[in-house]
Amino acid sequence: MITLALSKGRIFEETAPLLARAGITPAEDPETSRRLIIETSAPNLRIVVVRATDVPTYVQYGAADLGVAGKDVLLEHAAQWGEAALAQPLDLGIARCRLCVAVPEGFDYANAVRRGARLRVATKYVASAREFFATKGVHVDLIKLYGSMELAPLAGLADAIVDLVSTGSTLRANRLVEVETIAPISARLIANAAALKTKRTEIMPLIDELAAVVAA
Ligand code: PRT
Ligand code: MG
Repeated sequence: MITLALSKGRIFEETAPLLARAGITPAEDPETSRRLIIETSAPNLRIVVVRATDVPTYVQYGAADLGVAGKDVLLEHAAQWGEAALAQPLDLGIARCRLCVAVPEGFDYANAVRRGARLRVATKYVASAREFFATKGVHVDLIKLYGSMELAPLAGLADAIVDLVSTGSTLRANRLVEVETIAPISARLIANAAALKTKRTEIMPLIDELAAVVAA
């Protein structure tokens, strides 16, 4: 039996069509079902439904053999546990967006950075933000938030945010502008390193199938 960890929302919605093209259909839709373990049309594959930020944890500890997680989530996980904690066999090319720095319209970011003033930055992505600004040599005070980053500059909590942007409409609606792109983001298929060895004959055909679907 292979266990695949997915989160509800974007990740499930965009992974399901890839599974479908590999001939696999989940028995239930996690958006409407309360069940957290979902069987699939493949007798040896089940899905566990977890929070997006918990996917790497399930896979790292082997509670799931495989998982789908955004590169944003994986960068934060790797900062804590190291790159080797998870095998990343495949870029699925789904749930695409970018990790950015954004500031209120009219805020002179270039000047603030040039002056060497400490910038107050609110974000859920503390590790990625810390590394980005350290590389630039910009001094920052990082303020950890768990959501609605866009509110922080408007409410006077921070000068800038580090957040994901896809269409840009959330930034525009809150009169924020993107001033730096930190990294392009897409979702990755991740694997438990031990399971890749012990369950190789079960797992590799699925990875190969998904790789072919993504390449097509
Ligand atoms: O929402 P919840 O707290 O349950 O969990 P989550 O936010 O971790 O999960 P979810 O499902 O929202 O996101 C899962 C993954 O989707 C993320 O880890 C990213 O890798 C990926 N992804 C792709 C995105 C976006 N695009 C995205 N646009 N995740 C979030 N957003 C948010 C962004 O934070 C911002 O608030 O959408 C807003 C911006 O969207 P635009 O289109 O207005 O620019
Ligand atoms: Mg979300």
